[in-house]
Amino acid sequence: MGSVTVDATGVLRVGVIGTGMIGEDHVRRLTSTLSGCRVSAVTDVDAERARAVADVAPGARVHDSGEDLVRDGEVDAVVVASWGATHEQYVLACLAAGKPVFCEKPLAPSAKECLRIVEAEAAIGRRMVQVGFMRRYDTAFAQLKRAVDAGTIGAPLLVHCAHRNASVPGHFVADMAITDSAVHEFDIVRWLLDDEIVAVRVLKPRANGHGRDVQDPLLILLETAGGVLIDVETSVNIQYGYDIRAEVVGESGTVELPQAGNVVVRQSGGVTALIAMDWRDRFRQAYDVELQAWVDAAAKGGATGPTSWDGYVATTISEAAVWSMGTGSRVPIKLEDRPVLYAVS
Ligand code: NAD
Ligand code: ISE
Repeated sequence: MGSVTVDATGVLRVGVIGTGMIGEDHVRRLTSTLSGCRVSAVTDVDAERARAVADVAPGARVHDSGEDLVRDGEVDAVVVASWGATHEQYVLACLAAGKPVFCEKPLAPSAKECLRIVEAEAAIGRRMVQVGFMRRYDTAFAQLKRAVDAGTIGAPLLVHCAHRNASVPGHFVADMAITDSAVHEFDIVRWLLDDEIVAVRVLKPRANGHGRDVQDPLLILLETAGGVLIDVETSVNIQYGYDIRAEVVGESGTVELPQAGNVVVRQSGGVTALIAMDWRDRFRQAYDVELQAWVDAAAKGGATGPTSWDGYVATTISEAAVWSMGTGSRVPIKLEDRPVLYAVS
């Protein structure tokens, strides 16, 4: 592990690039929920937005660009929460400056960009990048994995997943149901099964009228090296709520995430379960744990959890899935050789 990067008081000074929906959320948790850190700088191409978000982080300065923020001597480590197409340039700038970086998913929109990050980090020879696949820190997903690992249901054979958003913002277009949404499933099933995806096929049912420029819904079929089949439904305009489902079917039973909502109301001849309306609600606990883990690792000069390699693999699967959506074909997944830095222990 590298040098300790905290300031004289032992607090990690974090710079946040991109203060949109999740950037603002991360600024709040770094300021008010997590320990051992504070936000010392923010930036956004929307300067007004950056200034408004800086107001929730006492003492945070506002920079004109991400590059300026990375250079700031009062920034020990960086959170990149801008649009995916801008991630590579900021992550590479952090690596060049020797600053640990937490990068929201996707690590980058193309496998080529992800590989450049992998190569830059591997050349340094130690982990400095953590990718924001927060589901790995979610209590329910962790319990699901423990049950699978314990062999409770025998060997896993099938996984049924659903990724449903009530709606998506205006900038959510084209392939983003795959590259921005299903990319979470591409990561979580690799982690859940300790297995690699070897092929993908995407089927397009009749389109949802709320879908605007996004192909919605989709049925994505994944095959793993170990022979497990996975189906992922993406519905990104389903109106009723934010619903993330996963059920693993094994040789002697099944294990699944709990139904959405912790409380069931029985009233007036009906039963109602409350459901989250977006990812901020559903994964609040996971984001807190994920980012605290990063703060603790970054304070020692490193990173933990999902790696650049995981980011590269997930984006490679996204690229293949986008190709399949266009052609209707089954697309094999081809990965480059895994650098020693990311060897599976
Ligand atoms: P958003 O549009 O609300 O926010 C993005 C912000 O980045 C905007 O304010 C925009 O002005 C700013 N920005 C764009 N280009 C920039 C640049 N070059 N430099 C600085 N700022 C720039 O989007 P969002 O929903 O907050 O998503 C941001 C990222 O976080 C995306 O990569 C998205 O996939 C990811 N995300 C992850 C999760 C999760 O569950 N882990 C949830 C939401 C979003
Ligand atoms: C968003 O960007 C996220 O990452 C959420 O976790 C995901 O569920 C949603 O579909 C994406 O748009």
